[in-house]
Amino acid sequence: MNQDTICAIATAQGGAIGSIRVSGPEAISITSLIFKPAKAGKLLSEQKPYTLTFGRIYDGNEIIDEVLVSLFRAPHSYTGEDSTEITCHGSSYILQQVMQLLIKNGCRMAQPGEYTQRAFLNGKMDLSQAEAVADLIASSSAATHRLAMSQMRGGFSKELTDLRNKLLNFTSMIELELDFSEEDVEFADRSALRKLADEIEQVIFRLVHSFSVGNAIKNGVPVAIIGETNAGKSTLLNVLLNEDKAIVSDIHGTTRDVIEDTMNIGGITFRFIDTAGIRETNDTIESLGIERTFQKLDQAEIVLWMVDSVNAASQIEQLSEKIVPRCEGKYLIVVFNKADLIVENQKEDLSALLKDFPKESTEHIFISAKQRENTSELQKMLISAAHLPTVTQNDIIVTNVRHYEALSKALEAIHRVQDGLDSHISGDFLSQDIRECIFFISDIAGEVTNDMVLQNIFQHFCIGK
Ligand SMILES: Nc1nc2c(ncn2[C@@H]2O[C@H](COP(=O)(O)OP(=O)(O)OP(=O)(O)O)[C@@H](O)[C@H]2O)c(=O)[nH]1
Ligand SMILES: [Mg+2]
Repeated sequence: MNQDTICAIATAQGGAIGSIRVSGPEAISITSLIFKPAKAGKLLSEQKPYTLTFGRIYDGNEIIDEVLVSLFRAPHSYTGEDSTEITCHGSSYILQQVMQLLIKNGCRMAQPGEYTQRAFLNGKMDLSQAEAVADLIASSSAATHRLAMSQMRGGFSKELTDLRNKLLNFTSMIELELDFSEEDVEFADRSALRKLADEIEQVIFRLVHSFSVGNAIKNGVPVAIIGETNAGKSTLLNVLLNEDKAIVSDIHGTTRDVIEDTMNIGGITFRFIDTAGIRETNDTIESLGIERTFQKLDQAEIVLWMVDSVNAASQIEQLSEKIVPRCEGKYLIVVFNKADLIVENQKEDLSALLKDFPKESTEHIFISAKQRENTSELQKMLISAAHLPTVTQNDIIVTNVRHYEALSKALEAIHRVQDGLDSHISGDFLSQDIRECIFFISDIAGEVTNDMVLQNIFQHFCIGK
């Protein structure tokens, strides 16, 4: 249990009004020490919960501010503890004075995310909901707001908890069988278990696959710009971002590290990733950069392979084997750049170089990044390649990497359960796989999450939340 009472300024600087939150067993009594209600004879501690009391904050005999105090009593507050919120005038001097008074009278300054952490520890919300609070505060578009809101309202964790409880039932039955192993009994109906496993597999599968959509909405659709050195990748990045972000030069190997930024095109957020050009090199730093190029290629949904039109044939021949197989499941756009340096009738021959590429997921285009020729056509191609579904508040979409990882592991475990049932493995192995699945599902709601992970989650919140 948390014994200390915490306080923090909850509003951003510069507003007309500032709010200080106090939470913990002494919240009301400490606030009473510095606050006098305007109406004589009224004591803050005697107020009913969910009331506002008008009055003044005093430092000894000196009035610091006229304020409103809202009162909440445990367990019916955000944190689940006794709490007050002092609404003052927004001067940072006043807010600091009130904070000092609270601390002088026994409060401690809150850590980042400590209110939400207490809410989680007091069972007011599960961990995935707590994490959504941070997303909600950070949401910067209608789509990210919608996602955070749906997760905060319970999202998928409730559905998962129900399924988890059913699984728990089954394991206890199977484990009971083990106690009677000599008698060859089956308490757990295997076909019912199979049905449940299939249901869980479907739910988790859907969630795992929603992550790429969630991630694209939250962080932008990842578009990797790759290709040989000097093909014009950084030039294109600058065109797409409409800013001189990356250094461009005619020296091969100019870009050595990954450079990325987001840009909204036609309502879709793209994350453009410029990479180190691929070539044979003895330079250690450059090799490390090229390694990252391939990592980014693997993480991308859309790959822009920049090819210098002037020596396209050799570039395509040299890199096809390295690039094309890695683009499976992605959308590949071969961008013939420097089209200003070739003549029109060469284009057909260049297009023919792609005849063995998978047709349904490959497109190509001729542009001049330097002269911004045909680049708006490329943008249109990107929009149609992104084909993001629109998300409503009721859609369940995973946006959090921690959830994604736990779900992926739960999915592996449930696959093992399904296989185990098919091959009639013994109860003890079966229950081990079920237990593992249960563990990962519980991790999402924070039921088995270890302290270090928890600390890491909450320290990324702002103070006052
Ligand atoms: N003629 C012409 N030159 C271009 C075009 N696009 C880029 N260039 C030139 O090609 C050279 C290389 O451009 P970068 O954008 O630095 O190429 P890069 O692919 O990022 O190269 P690395 O970072 O070394 O891998 C520069 O001199 C650019 O000005 C184009 O469309 N036409
Ligand atoms: Mg570059």
